[in-house]
Amino acid sequence: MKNENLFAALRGAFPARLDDIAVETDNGLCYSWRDLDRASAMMANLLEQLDIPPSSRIAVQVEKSVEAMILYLATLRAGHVFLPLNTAYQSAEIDYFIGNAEPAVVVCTGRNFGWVSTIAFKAGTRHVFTLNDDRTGTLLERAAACSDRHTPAVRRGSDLAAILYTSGTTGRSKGAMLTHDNLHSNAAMLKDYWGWVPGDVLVHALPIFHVHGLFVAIHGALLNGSKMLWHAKFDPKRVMADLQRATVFMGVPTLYVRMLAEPALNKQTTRHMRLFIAGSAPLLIETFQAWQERTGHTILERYGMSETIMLSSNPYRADGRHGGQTERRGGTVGFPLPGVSLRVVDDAGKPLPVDEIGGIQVKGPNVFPGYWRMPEKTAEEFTADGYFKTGDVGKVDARDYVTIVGRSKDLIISGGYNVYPAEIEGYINEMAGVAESAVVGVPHPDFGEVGVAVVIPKPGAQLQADGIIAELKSKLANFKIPKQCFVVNELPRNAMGKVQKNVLRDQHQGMFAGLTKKPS
Ligand code: MCA
Ligand code: AMP
Repeated sequence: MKNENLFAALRGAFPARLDDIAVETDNGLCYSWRDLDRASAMMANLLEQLDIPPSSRIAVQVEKSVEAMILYLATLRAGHVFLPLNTAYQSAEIDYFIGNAEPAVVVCTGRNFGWVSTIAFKAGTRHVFTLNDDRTGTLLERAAACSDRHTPAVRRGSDLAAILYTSGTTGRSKGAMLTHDNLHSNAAMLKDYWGWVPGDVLVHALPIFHVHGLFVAIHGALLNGSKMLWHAKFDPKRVMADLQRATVFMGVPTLYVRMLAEPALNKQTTRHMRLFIAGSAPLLIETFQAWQERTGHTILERYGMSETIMLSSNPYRADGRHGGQTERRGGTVGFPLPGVSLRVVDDAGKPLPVDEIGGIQVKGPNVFPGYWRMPEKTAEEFTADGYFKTGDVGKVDARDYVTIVGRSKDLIISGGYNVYPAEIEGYINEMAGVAESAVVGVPHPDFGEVGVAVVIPKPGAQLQADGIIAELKSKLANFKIPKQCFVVNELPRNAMGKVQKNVLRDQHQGMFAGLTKKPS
């Protein structure tokens, strides 16, 4: 049987000169291609020694480091399923993910070992390792004793490679299952579509627990045998310094907004660059235009989801359709990618003509097979003819450009992270003295959108907005905390008694307008 393990494809793309530098970090470390190969072999051998079932889930909540990326490669190499978790998640969130996914192995930072291991052992996980961002921890100690040679486990393309938790349209987080084929086919197609060339160098400044930083960026560089300039955290000044020796950059819109606030951003400091790519959240047309004016580069915006990886993209070069009259158009997310079938439908599921607004549905080799252990939810999100309902609302114009105009799912995208109002409302509603709450997203100059909470007290209860925020901070990942909270007597409702979130959004939408962009 041909080995369709994604790792085999990534390893096959390593350059012949294995001692060349593959990754250079912002704290002065260099990793060769040989280092990536040997270290991933050692970790894969460690996983094999643990005597865990094939295709076990390996849950990982660690700070960004090259070793964390190597752990991802080792998980693929050993034929297991990688389950990355946002470092901001706190105990209630981690408890849910570990309980739901039942990982055979959990890897966390040494600082969190106490509480994470308590949760993991309770859920039946037998192996908990630590991995810190300074190359210490029990994972590396144990792997150091393992052989640096390893033959990749044989996997079918339809076998699972990763699970990414996302809340999808409603309710509790669901694990989007992604196969080796989903990831490999999307990465291979993007290598071509975005015109990767020998000698490209990628500045990697995104977190590696979501699709954008983990798959789109890392697979892009590895499949092209390209060097990565690795930033543990996004710092606009340090990233801009590296742009002068790089060719490709990928970021969420907040990263572009923050770089625009730097006076040093200009045509000269970006002259070495070939391509700037944006996605994960809407890129404002003013950001797109300001970037063009300041740097002379036109940002290429693309659209994706955890369930589908990349779906559509503006063209890298005029791609021949419409007589070659194709350009990167701000405010659009470009064309459905090769192999992706994208349609816009009305509420009854009937496909709509050009320029009409409706729900976006997609089909293709990139689309996930379903949610982990949730067959009913999976069935709800697919149509009878196999299209996945994205929950995004948009249109396709006569030239095939896709524009996203909104979302039917109640979701806030803040600095590229997803925040589900229903989850935050659930936590607020459990607090003493709270009768009801509503969380809405409003525009924000730095994060694009942020949450605002409106809370109704029970009769006679005295609630303080600060107290509500403080209690949320003790329980939830920091990026989910509403940036403002109001205690009021009633919520706007329609004739059916349903809370009118659009009215709340209108009331509060100018709230952050006066803020300047975050100073660096
Ligand atoms: C940090 N804070 C935030 C966010 N990030 N608040 C709202 N939204 C955020 N995204 C708050 C913290 O709670 C904290 O507040 C304060 O900002 C400082 O935290 P810090 O961690 O220092 O922030 P930062 O380093 O400035 O981070 C901002 C960031 C980061 C660099 C924009 O959020 C980021 O890396 N975002 C990228 C997300 C991403 O990769 N998304 C891709 C998803 P306090 O002090 O009050 O606690 S993949 C995806 O969507 C799909 C599939 C796709 O298409 O790509
Ligand atoms: P996630 O659940 O993290 O995979 O986020 C996926 C969602 O991010 C999509 O359903 C869209 O709502 C949003 N998204 C991704 N890229 C873009 C983009 N370029 N413009 C607007 N929204 C985007």
